[in-house]
Amino acid sequence: MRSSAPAALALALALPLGLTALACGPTPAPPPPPPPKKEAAPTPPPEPTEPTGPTAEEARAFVDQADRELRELYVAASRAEWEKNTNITDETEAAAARANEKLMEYMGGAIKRASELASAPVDPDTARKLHLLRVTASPPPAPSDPAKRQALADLGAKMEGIYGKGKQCTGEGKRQVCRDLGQLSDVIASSRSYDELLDAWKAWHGVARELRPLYARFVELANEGAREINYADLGELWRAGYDMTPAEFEAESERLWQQVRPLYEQLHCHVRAQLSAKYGAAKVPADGLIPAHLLGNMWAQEWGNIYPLVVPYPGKTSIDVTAALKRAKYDELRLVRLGESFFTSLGLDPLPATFWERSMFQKPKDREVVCHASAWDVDFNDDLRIKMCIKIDAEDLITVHHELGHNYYFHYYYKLPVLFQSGAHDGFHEAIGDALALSVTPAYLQKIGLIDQVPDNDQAVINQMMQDALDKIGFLPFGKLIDQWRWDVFSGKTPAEQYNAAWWQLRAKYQGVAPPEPRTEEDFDAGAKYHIPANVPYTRYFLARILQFQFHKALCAAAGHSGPLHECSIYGSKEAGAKLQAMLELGASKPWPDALEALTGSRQMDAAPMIEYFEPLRAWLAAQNAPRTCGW
Ligand code: X8Z
Ligand code: ZN
Repeated sequence: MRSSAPAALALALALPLGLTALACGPTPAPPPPPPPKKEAAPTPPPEPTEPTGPTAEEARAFVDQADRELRELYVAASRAEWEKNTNITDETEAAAARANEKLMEYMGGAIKRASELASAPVDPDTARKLHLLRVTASPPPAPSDPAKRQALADLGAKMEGIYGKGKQCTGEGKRQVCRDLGQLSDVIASSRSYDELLDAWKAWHGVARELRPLYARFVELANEGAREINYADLGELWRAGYDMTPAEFEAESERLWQQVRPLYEQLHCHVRAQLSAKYGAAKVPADGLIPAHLLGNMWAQEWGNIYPLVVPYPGKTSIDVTAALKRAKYDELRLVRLGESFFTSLGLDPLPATFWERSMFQKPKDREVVCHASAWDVDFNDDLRIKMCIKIDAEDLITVHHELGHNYYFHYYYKLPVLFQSGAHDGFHEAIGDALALSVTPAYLQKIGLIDQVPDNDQAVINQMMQDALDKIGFLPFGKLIDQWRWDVFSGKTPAEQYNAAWWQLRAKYQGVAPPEPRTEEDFDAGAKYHIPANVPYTRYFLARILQFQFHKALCAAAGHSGPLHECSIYGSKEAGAKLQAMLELGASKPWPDALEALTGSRQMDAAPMIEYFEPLRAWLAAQNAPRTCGW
């Protein structure tokens, strides 16, 4: 797989994924420290004594060989992951585990060798490849003990399989009724009955209980692997992938969170007030935490589905994209074609014919699959695919753009050495399609015939912005806290006996949400979110949510847009497409600040464009919330 991190293992494996081609999966990290300084002054001729450190030739030969060998292993693992993800059976799980195990074994040796060669006086490309190898997080580092390595690979495959097959079943025999995540999510998205919502929420969270002991063992083994390559724990390895020290990265993500936190608190305050009015203050206290099952999403991560409950100006125009898609009789294929047409409008290439032949767009009826959307380059040679159980609605319209963003990244870097076949950092990979989807504006929807009129009065604009904010701003603390939880789990700060308590502490602290009923340490509520059993790092999505507005602003400037940022659509702009393509083609060959600078002119991640985009709504929220007590 290639790009986004896909499956759990895959994810984990991510190399296959990450490394390459799985887009939802784990992505390898990028840039390396600068190569050892060259001496400025001429050095005296070397003494003809025994050799000292490794030579540049040795290092170059090693990275060339590693690149060739890794390509083979990645392709093998990625093929096995694709098979498993699109047909979960004991056999496909075992085959994926074996392929990942081989890759892990190879990586263990390669990372150690890369460390030994780190002091060689090499050229910048070789130095970067050595660095990238050493910060590879997918597959997770495995212990050198073969039995433990095998156990780690097995656990990865198994956990993702359990999640993918997860269902709540009631009744016996012929009368048994089962509901999968898609069905339970539909209830959470559309029901307005407190008890019905609670029932669906509990049903899915119950599925995760069985994952808890597996995950605890997974953590032990992956940490052991991380220690063998000189990291304190797996979390430190994850934080090492951002061209700065792990401690600097932690501070950086906190800095970004503090930039957007006031906006989130305003949104939370208004949404809580509306939910309190709807469900009653006994259920939603006006100054407390929001029960996590009332926000329209199984994980309370994106809140767009409760827009009708919080609409700023009821009766004024609201664009219902889901209804428009259904009216126009979109099917899965046409939805993906629509996504592709956005990319090609920018002058980017059409997707290859094999994409249409090999992708999975629909949930098959005859077998179990991992429905969580992912994008792939299975063979690392432009073998692009997506795997989704597409629903015809506004959410999946965005997800299709998201996945295609991964595919286009793959497409524009697949000719690079395998070690450079990643995003500038993993947040870049996650931000591309979302950045383009920000151009799916009312004016764009009108242009493609999905809606008749573009609302142009201030109230309709605030309505539209609320719809967007529920997903974009509502997501931010969730995007941050998942890895906050995992960093603490991997470091041992949160022992296995406190998994659930620590999870809900962070959910309260960052999101201001609470479990709808008391939970215990029998539960494993973190495990009810795909990326935990699939071991896909999550900070990437937090970064992406912020970066996508930075990208959007830069692409809008390239497209010659003037006026407020929320009105910009880059649809059809070849200038914007050329700028985007130039960044995609870099892959991970340069430290991410170089890639960011090439597109935006800035070397820093910055939430200012996101805040600018939502300024009209921020002002509206501040006025609404003036008489309220916000916070929790
Ligand atoms: O996992 C995904 C993508 C695949 S990389 C569908 N996303 C996160 C999630 O679903 O939790 C996209 C948004 C956040
Ligand atoms: Zn993604």
